[in-house]
Amino acid sequence: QTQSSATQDADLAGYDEEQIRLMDEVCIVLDENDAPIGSASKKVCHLMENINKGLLHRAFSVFLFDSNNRLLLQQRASEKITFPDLWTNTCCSHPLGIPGETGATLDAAIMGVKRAAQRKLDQELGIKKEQVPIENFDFLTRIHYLAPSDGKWGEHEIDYILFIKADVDLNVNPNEVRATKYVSADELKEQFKDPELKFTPWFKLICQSMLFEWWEHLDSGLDKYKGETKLRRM
Ligand code: DMA
Ligand code: MN
Repeated sequence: QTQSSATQDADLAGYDEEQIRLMDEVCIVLDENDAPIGSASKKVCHLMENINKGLLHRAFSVFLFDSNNRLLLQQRASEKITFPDLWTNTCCSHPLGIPGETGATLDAAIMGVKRAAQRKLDQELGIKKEQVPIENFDFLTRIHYLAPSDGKWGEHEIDYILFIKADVDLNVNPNEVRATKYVSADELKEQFKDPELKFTPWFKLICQSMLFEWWEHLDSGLDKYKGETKLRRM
């Protein structure tokens, strides 16, 4: 057993075994301008004591719309170590420090997060990559944000926003996802008024800023929003 192994770690005692194992994934550590400056485990990247010292990593958020322009939402599993049970966008995770998912230039980074998105859409939701081809993802922009989860754990990320339109078959992994539902823009606005429904902080930030405007333009001129090079700080 190596010392760095998350499975032997007091910080992680009591959590789900599979989610503990995933804390050994290698995330891409960034400077404030999204330049990769190293790597660190998913565990190290999500401890607030490190985030409070400035540790920042790369992430992505997928928004998947069906052919009726309904957005697929997921409720995170109770097993998740960060933000359990909260409702959020289709799929979120991190590109890893592995060939194909890292990238120093913006173009390489975008390709990396698209590959990571395919990997996690399958792992979380059972969506096969043939139903979400790389070339069908649109990169919109990057969001830099910080959000505590429970005091010990949190997020501090540069989050690449990806849209994709696809009618997909779901085979949900219950260790990752508790429930799913498709919503129209009006239905989502109604759900925000329901105090019973709790949403992740990054999803709320994206909803409060650009989501509904992008959503309106899904079929008519999303082009002017795609590929933004300026980082949005939130
Ligand atoms: C991390 O998502 C990424 C964002 C944008 C919050 P996550 O906690 O769902 O990652 P993972 O599925 O890899 O645990
Ligand atoms: Mn993260």
